[in-house]
Amino acid sequence: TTNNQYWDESSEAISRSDLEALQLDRLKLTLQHASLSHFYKKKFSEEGVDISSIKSVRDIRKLPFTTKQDLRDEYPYGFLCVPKERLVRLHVSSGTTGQATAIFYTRADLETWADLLARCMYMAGARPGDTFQNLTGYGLFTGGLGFHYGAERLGMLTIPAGAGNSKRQIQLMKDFSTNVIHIIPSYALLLMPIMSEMGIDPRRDLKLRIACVGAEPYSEEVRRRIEDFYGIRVYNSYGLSEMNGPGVAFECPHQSGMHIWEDAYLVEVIHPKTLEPVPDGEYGELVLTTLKREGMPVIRYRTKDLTRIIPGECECGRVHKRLDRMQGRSDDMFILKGVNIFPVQVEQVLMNIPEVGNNYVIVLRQENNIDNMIVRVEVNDKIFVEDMRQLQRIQKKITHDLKGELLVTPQVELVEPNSLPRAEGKAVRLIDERKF
Ligand code: ADP
Ligand code: K
Ligand code: ZN
Repeated sequence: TTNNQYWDESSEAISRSDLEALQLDRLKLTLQHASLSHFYKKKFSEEGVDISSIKSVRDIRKLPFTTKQDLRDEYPYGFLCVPKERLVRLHVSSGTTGQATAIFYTRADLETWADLLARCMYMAGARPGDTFQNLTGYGLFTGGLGFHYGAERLGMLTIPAGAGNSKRQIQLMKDFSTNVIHIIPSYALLLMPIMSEMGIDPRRDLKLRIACVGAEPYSEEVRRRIEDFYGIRVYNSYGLSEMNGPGVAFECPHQSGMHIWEDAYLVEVIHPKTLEPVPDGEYGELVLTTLKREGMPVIRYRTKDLTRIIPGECECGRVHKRLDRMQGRSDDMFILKGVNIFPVQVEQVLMNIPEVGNNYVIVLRQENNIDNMIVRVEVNDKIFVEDMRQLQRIQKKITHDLKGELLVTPQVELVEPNSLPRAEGKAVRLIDERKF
């Protein structure tokens, strides 16, 4: 490339009109291709969809949605559009609830995916010659191999550290001067006290520059905590198995929303009840269509992730639209005393309080027919846990701040640092013990 800012200049520095022309071409191809699958062949004929009537990108609204349930019902091969012999990779989305879904990749799909991830990391400032350490689980989870091949494609020395084994992670960072990491936010928080225990000050002893952080919702406050502790810049990273995995949307150096790669994914935001599009700037459910997927294209996939398109242009000059931080999945939202709450709203309040440590869990419980929210919070390791007066003051402050934000009064329980259970992968932030 001639311009040092771009990994893929022709895709990143494209004009809006060229991008839309490209999208239409790719959408038409995708639809022709998708019609070969068992699922879309049936779906298009049942709903009387005539793909030749798609004359503009906006016409996508004439097409039916695809849901997670469709992917489950068609498990394992119902979405395939190529002979099985052409597949070279399988990932399975665990799905926190219910049956798994299978995602297949051809060689071309893996190339596309690795290239998108290289593009993301290059945009954030990663360069050939850097050392990249991947601190997420490998295996069926797409975050492991997805970032791994993206980092190698970019030209970084890639360390497939995997999840857990914290002391060894830190040792690797030190020994090989790791510059770029991929880590889920809850693990980035849990690693902090372990570093301190080992006498490592990341700003002094490590060479970290960039963290790609995603795979689960987190708040702006958590971003700040990670940036401050490690002395790095945190770039929000979004993706889902149904759309390959990570590499769907990523932040640029302006850290003001995630550019969604519109040459590879067609983006819509809809009202989750009426299913009508919402205007840019308004929150709704993200709906995505693959534009460059060969093995199994997915059309108008309802992600259940709630976000909005940030209106206006980004200072970096890329025309690819920006998604705001995910509020969570519509499934994560809970209703307490008539109020709709996302776990990340609780997190945002907690992480703004300096005495609060790095782990918490929300428990919903029914007592005497009344729903209660118990917020169990670790205090930070500088708090002396025998000092009852101080603990009471902290507890009162947390209760007050949560009530101010959520309009319901939680029951706040303070616990010692590092005492709450930790998940191997994505954190479990909500335990709902209520009977329905
Ligand atoms: P699973 O469905 O088994 O959790 P995935 O890896 O496909 O497996 O999960 C993708 C989901 O993870 C997304 O739909 C979204 O809910 C969540 N996610 C991914 N990245 C982010 C992010 N940066 N912020 C918030 N949520 C995210
Ligand atoms: K998923
Ligand atoms: Zn930008």
